[in-house]
Amino acid sequence: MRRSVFTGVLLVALGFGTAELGAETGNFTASAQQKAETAEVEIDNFSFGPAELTVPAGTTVTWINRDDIPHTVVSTDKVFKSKVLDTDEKFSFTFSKAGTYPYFCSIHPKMTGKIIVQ
Ligand SMILES: [Cu+2]
Repeated sequence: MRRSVFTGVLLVALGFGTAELGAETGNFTASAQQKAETAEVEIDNFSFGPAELTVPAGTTVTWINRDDIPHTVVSTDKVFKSKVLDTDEKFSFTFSKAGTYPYFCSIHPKMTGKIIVQ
């Protein structure tokens, strides 16, 4: 008698575990279908890498400063503008419209890059 009660509890516990796992799998599939595209540009040695990046519309681009001096990411057409990024700091912008978005570092204007959104 004691044993069968124990087995019942164990089965219920297992059942809940399986249900939770199923729910998580469902969420994961749903978010994957939304296709939240992301891309990264690394800033290092006074340059943007890659200097020219092509992404689909809706992509969130994140710039990361891997240099040991501060940089900024400023759109030539004033579409976006980061604050001064210290080492390992990030700036993100979501490109919802197709177009070509040139940008530069306002501290070192010779540093330039371009995001092409399709
Ligand atoms: Cu710079």
